Amino acid sequence: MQAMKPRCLFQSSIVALAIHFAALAGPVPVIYSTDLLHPHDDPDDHYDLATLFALSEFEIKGIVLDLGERQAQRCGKPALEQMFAITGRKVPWATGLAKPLKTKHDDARDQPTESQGGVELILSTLRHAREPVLIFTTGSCRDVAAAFNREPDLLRQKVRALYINIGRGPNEEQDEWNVKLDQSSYLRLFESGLPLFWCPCFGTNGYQTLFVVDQSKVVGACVRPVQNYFVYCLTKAKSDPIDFLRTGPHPVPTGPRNMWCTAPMLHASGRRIYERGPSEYVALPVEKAREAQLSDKELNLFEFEPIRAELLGKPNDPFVQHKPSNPNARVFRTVNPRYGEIMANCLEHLLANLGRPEAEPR
Ligand SMILES: [Ca+2]
Repeated sequence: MQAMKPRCLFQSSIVALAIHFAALAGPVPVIYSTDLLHPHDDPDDHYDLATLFALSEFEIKGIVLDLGERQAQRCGKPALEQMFAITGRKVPWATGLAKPLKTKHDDARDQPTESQGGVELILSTLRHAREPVLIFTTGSCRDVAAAFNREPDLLRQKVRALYINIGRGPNEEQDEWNVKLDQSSYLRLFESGLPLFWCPCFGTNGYQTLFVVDQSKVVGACVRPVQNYFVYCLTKAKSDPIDFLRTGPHPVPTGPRNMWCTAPMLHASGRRIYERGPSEYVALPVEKAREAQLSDKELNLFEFEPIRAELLGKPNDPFVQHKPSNPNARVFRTVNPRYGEIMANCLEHLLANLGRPEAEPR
């Protein structure tokens, strides 16, 4: 197979972004796809799952546990059950396709029946949704691309935004973990015509979502059951996941942890970032920030630039940047040199509120 890369042409109009923000008022129905496993490949997925549940604007319609072949051995179910117990919510979930798509147009109907749950969950959720749904992927794009290949019109009609945390930024030719998981599905989404919010994991000139947190700060600020959720993951525990939430205290995990999906998830939720005090940053809904008289303390850390993304047929073709009048996607870009430090502090405050009574916010 030819290793095609998406070609990105830039566009300066902000009209599309204005429409996006207007469409995101109120609760945000979301389908979440994650390559979360227990024992984990990378525990950043556990931090992202906690972030998803900490953002109360999200009406979580379904969760796809990506990479069916790995889920069969190391299912991420314990983390889901723990999060349901901590928040008192319950969300439909299913494991995803077992193998990579063979081509960009593969609908994966020939894959094992037991790995069809993810695609079916996406399609049934969209079919029954009264308003368009946001899709957010943090691993491969496999189940979303297969769903698109089966019912492209349904996705065009019912997907309000598709955030993919994957790849390297424009003009970057090296491989990236999530792309390698399923390259065909990644490329497929660039030509789908869906409202794509591309969040490159790595890249130059600000085109990367990566930042680093100090686990002891983030986990240390959480309530005990949430701390235990992280300890259970990081120690690859084998005991009952729900009983474990009530144990401890355990030593708080330490050391750095690479994170990628937090800023895109805040954007998808409609939250903005504010400076609440000296070196203290919080991500809040606009109306909550207004109530707290923080509106004039908003910080701009990143933006989504409109681009024209096209696939090139040759493996090593460079990306080409232009400014056409018809963007079909947007790409994440940091615009503040303090992005990493401020995001880490926001995540700490956000997860500190997870599982804590609403009347006692941090
Ligand atoms: Ca992941």
